[in-house]
Amino acid sequence: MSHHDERTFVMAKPDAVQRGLTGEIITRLEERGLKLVGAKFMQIDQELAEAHYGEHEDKPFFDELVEFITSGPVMAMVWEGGDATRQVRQMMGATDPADAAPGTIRGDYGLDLGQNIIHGSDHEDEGANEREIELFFDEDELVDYSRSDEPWVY
Ligand code: RTP
Ligand code: MG
Repeated sequence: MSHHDERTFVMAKPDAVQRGLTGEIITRLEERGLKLVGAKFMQIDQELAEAHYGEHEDKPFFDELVEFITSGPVMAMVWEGGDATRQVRQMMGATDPADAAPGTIRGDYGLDLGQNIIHGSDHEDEGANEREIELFFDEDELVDYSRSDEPWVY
């Protein structure tokens, strides 16, 4: 899917909020031309964390992952644009900040595999973006609008 209205789920993780990087993450995605269509500053509870990271429930790091993502507030967001899911993943960089290229969000700010600043829906997992958006947002919490700088951005 590469329509201009593709939506993806993004989250500034607890470490990003604690370190004051929420705005930086939003700025980078905005400047890239992606359009913010939903945002929620929230604390994730155990149940939502386990559902969100359900694909990892059998992994040895699952409990640690759930503990971290519930450890403090996050900024949950929905961003829209052409090929948005893959574009955000590109901007995030590799999962382990040690492997993430400079210029990517994790490459510039991530500390380690656990504290890697940002989540974005996996573009290689068909429908992950829509599933995650639905998990965090009601449809009426997403805003349909045009940016004034269209057609230069999405
Ligand atoms: P995310 O879901 O958070 O956006 O990260 P990702 O797609 O790049 O990586 P994923 O494989 O989905 O892993 C989810 C999170 O689990 C932690 N992790 N720890 N100890 C480990 O081997 C390990 N592997 C992954 C990372 O914090 C990763 O973001
Ligand atoms: Mg993932």
